[in-house]
Formats: sequence, structure tokens, C-alpha cells
Amino acid sequence: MNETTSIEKGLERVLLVRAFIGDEPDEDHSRGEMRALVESAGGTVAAEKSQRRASPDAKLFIGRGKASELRETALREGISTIVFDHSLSSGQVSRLEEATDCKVIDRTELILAIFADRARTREAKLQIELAQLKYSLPRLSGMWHHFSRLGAGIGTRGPGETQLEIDRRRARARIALLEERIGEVESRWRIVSEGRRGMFNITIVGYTNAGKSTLLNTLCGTGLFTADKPFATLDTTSRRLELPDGSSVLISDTVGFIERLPETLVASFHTTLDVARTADLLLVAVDRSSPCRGMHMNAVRRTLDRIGVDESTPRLTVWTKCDLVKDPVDPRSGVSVSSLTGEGIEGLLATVMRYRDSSLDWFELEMEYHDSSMINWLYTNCVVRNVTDSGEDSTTRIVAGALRGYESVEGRLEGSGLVRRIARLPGPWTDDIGGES
Ligand SMILES: Nc1nc2c(ncn2[C@@H]2O[C@H](COP(=O)(O)OP(=O)(O)OP(=O)(O)O)[C@@H](O)[C@H]2O)c(=O)[nH]1
Ligand SMILES: [Mg+2]
Repeated sequence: MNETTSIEKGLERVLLVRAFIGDEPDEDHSRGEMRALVESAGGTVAAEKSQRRASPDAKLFIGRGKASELRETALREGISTIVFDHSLSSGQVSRLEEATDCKVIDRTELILAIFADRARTREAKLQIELAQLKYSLPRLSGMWHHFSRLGAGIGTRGPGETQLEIDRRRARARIALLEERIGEVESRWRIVSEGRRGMFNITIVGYTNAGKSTLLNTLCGTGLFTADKPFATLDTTSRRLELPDGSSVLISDTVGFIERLPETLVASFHTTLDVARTADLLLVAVDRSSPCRGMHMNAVRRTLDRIGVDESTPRLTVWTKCDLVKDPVDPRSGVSVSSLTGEGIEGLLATVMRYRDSSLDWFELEMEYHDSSMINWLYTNCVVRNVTDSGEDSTTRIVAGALRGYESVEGRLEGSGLVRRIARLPGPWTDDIGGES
């Protein structure tokens, strides 16, 4: 049985509604974003309406007169679906449907439907189903009404399922089962993330459509799915990335962020977003060609806060799609790249390397002789900068950096009986890092 909301194929004509509360500004970019979301869900915006209000109406969110206007417009334009750029209560949805004689969908339901449509992996499907059920559970009574008037289209549930057979008890049982399954996935991921501790972890975050997956593809030569629409990526993918000095780091792609990302999604995708919380360095991808880049940066900053990313995690702004923009970027504001032409990629790798190097505990080691197994151990557990064998006194000198603190390697090295001398070095390459966001 398919429990998730799916999007019917084919374009559906949509009336888009936005209310501006108090002195909330009416901004072009947020309307553009909502249109992109509707299109991404397989709809087309046939008309738009807005209303300025001191506060939302408890019953209808908008005024009664406005609701009648929506009904007339829908009738005139042959529209059967109204999308609200807000979160509505189930009561508001059913009263609006009554008043407009259209199917009414709110922002959260729309975004959930897009996620459900994009989910490909088992993990993503479990997470989105949980998000949808948690969203619909308190609304089930309203939904009897809601779904009874749904035809095909955005927000319609998948085939082979009758809405009415879903009751609260079944939904709760399903939620418990999903949480159990997601728990199993999480425990597998914990093992994976333990493994990540041996490497420097970089996570690309950013607004949806910023070019995150394309950047990872260019850096690592991978073929991740990319698309010019919101939420192309729903899963975390990690790849090994070789830096100019031959060492490797782990780099991960994540689900894109958006302004007012529904809480239910943030909660369900908690584990997926672990890679952002545990990162040693965040690459914040910002589409340089977008007129809304300032708003995107703020939304990303707020979302990182919401998902619990430590403020102290280093952040490097990566201005993407620089092939679409003529004027040069101030290097202090970040690194400018084009994943299409390759411009700036080398500079990005060099900057990443400086970040990585500045986070290591550097030390110098003198060994009695060139012991291959010890040197292999160092290569696996540290970043090795220099190995010099001295013929005269058969000493091997090594400069290396410990990833998780000097103390984590000191005991192992001293206990080997091969070390003649070991000393901390002041961290080199710590200056000259620009572009922190
Ligand atoms: N011109 C140009 N287009 C780019 C560049 N990088 C990405 N794009 C395009 O931007 C669109 C979005 O790219 P994605 O890599 O899917 O973006 P994303 O940030 O992963 O998006 P989500 O996974 O949806 O959050 C695609 O159509 C890409 O071809 C670039 O450097 N230059
Ligand atoms: Mg992506």
C-alpha cells in the first residue's frame, strides 16, 4: 500500500494565494519561489491573489470577501486547486474548500508532496511518509472532508488506496512502525558515521537549486542526479575527495533548504542532516546568479540553526554558477566557482586544504628507522606532510597532522617503542583563510 501523497502527472491549473500579515513585505522572490514549487509539483500557476491583513482570520485565514473573489476567479479561469503560501489548520482548509468549491492545499502539504514525488531511496521514502503522516494525523477529521472532494492532481494520494480507510488508529500504528524502521536505519548510520571520524568531513549545504550536487559531481567526478527544480536531492551522498596534496577528505551532498521548511520535514530528516551537524567544514553553496542570494543565505543560516548545527563549525561560502555572472567576487566573501566550466575549482580545493590543515594538530616525529607499518598507520590516521629518511643516523623524520587531537595519536606513537622524539608544532597554514560566512 502506498501511504505517501503523490503527484499526478500532467499540469494542473492552480490559483496561488498569499496573505501579507501586518507590515510583512510583498517580495517578488518569495512569489517566484512559490511558483517554482507549484511547477515542481506538476502544476501551473494560472492566477495569483494576495491580501494584506492585520492578522490571519481564525476561520478562513483570509477574509470572507476574498474567499468569494477566489471562488469567482477559479470559476472564470477553470481552476480547481488553490494553493496557499501558508500553513493552514484543517478547519481552515475545509472551510476554504466549502467557500471556494476548490481543492485547497497549504504550503506544507505542497512541499511534502514534492518530497514524496522525489523520494527514491528506502530511507527517503520512510522519512517522507513519516513526515506526511505526522502532518496529517491531527488533521484527519478535517481530511475526511478534504479528500472527499479531491479529484486527481497535486496532493492527491497514490492509486489503490481509499482515503476513508485511514483512521487515527491506523495512522498511529503506521507512525510507530515507521519510527522503528527509521531507528534501524539510524543505527546503521551511526556505524557509518563512526567510520567517518577517521576522515576530515566536509558537507555541502545551501538553498535548493544552488548547485550543490553539480559541485560534488565536478569535484569527485560522480554522476549524482541534478535538475533545475527544487528538491532534486533528498538523500545524503558521501564521496571521497582527493586534495592537491594527495590526501583525501570525505565530502557529502545534502537535501536543499528553503525558507520556512516545514517542521515535520526537519524532524523526519533529522538523521539525513547529521552530516551537517558532524561536519568539520561546511561549504555553503550560494547561487551567485540569483537575485535572491541574500535571502537564500539568511534562510540557510536560519535552517542550520534550526537543525542544531554548532555555530563554531567553520563555514566557507562557495559562490556557484559564476559563469552566469560577469563582475568578480570579493575573495574575502568566499570562493567563486563554476561547476560547468571548472573555473575556481582549483582555488576551492586549495582553500579547503588550508581549512583542513588549520584544524589539525601538527607534530614532528623522529623514528629509529623507517618502519613501514608505522608509516602506513600514520597515513591512515593522520595527514602526513613530510617523510625524510636520514642516511647518517638512520633516522626517519615525519611531519604529520592529527585529525582528532594530538592526544588521540600520541599514546599510540610513544607506545610503539620506535619513537625517538615527538613534539607538537605550531599549526602552520592557519592564517590567510578568507570567505567565512
Ligand atoms: N550555469 C551553471 N549552472 C549550474 C552550475 N551548477 C549547477 N547548475 C545548474 O543548476 C541547477 C541545479 O543544480 P543542482 O546541482 O541540482 O542543485 P542542488 O543545489 O543540488 O539542488 P537541490 O538538490 O534541489 O537542492 C541544474 O540545472 C544545474 O545544471 C554552474 O556552475 N553553472
Ligand atoms: Mg542536489
